[in-house]
Amino acid sequence: MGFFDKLSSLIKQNDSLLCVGLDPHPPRFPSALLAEPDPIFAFNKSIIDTTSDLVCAYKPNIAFYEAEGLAGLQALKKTIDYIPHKIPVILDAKRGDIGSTAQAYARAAFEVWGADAVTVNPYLGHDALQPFAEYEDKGVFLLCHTSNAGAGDFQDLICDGRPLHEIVAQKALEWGLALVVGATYPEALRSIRAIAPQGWILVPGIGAQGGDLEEALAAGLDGEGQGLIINASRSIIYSEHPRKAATELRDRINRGRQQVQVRRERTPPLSLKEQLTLALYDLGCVRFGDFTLVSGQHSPIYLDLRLLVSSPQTMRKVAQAYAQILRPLSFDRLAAIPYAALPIGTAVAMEMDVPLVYPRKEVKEYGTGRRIEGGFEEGERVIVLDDLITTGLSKLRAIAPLEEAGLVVKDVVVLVDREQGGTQELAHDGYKLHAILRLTEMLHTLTRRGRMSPQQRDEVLAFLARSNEHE
Ligand code: NUP
Repeated sequence: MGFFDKLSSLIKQNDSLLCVGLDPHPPRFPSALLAEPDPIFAFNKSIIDTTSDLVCAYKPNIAFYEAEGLAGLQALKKTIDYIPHKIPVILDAKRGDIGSTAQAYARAAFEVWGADAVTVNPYLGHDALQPFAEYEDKGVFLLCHTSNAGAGDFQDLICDGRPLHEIVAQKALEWGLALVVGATYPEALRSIRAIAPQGWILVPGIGAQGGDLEEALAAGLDGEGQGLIINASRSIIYSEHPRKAATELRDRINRGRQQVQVRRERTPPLSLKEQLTLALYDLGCVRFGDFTLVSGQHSPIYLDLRLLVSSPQTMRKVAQAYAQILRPLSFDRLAAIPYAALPIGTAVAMEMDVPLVYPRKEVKEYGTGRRIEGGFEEGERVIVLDDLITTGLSKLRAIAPLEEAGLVVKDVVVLVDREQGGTQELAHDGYKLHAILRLTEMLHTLTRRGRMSPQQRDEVLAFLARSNEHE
């Protein structure tokens, strides 16, 4: 049976998401144990004997065994051999190296030590992880956001508009790896769970490191109320009564799972706007960083709706949302502004079965020399579609040739209003703006649903307020 089958079956049998970390440190052993011929093994054996019906896995961290030299390594082997076969063993080794060395690490973890799963480090990239993944019946847990204080030094750096740990989570999903996320960072756990809705996440940081169990469960449990392996090492193995401590923690985890399920059942389903916002975010259309807009302004947020073409599913939802706004309006054709709105306009035209025209971005010097593509009659009413509006100036520029050609424009429909003066600018010239999503609404949805932190939201809100003051 492979690692994940073993894990699922023991979770059911022991009704437990608790993983006990076997991190032996002889100075903390009861003095009676030190007289044993093999104190490390004796220590582990007593933990295993008293907790094996309470756990879903054991996690020895290899550092503690290496630190005791050969005797430690022998105790590691003996410990893993002693753990009942039905209990999966996660060797915490945080490996990562060039391919040939990674192969040796993988062989050591799985064939020499006999672990069912191992933790690995993402820094060296895919080829360093592949040798582990090749053991198909083993589990591979990729460090994504660790529990320590300095985790953010690298793991929160913004790359391509997203924190690095989110990119690691995305890659783990593509490569079929499980994840490690510390309980001490519930917001990171929440956004990582959103990226990998069904993956397994090993969660250290409960107990000695002070992570909040209930928050971690609320942030990280999957839709089935599972998907987390909650590790505790020191708080169990060095407690006066390890069995009692393990029972209490297992039961507290289960109570927390129940509460999360009850709360989730009470939460209203996502509205169409919320669904769209989250879909855009998950597609990478919403980026945080420092961006220069067409107007020359610096913005802490950038919306790249051109990416919509990468997700037909989201594009269909978007087209349906435009259609909802368009249906009550009267018009003969749609007019899409190049480039971003061309694919969107096409999707909307097909969704509603209505014709489309578009003003050219550059006028052709040859052939027809047309400024507007697509058939139309003078005097027809068109509704202008674009992906996004900031100040509204580019809409006015695009409307001019339509009107010069004899088309009548009264309405403009966009997917996102950045709320930086667009409505007013258009109204000033007699056009009405209809927006499917407003940026502030999106920010609140993204915060509520754990995709951005309240601080990030406030930073963008402050930017919007500043930018409107200058209007
Ligand atoms: O982010 C991590 N944090 C962490 O504590 C990743 C880990 N693998 N660990 C390990 O989990 C750590 O090295 C130790 O083996 C265990 C946590 O132990 P404790 O704080 O519950 O005693």
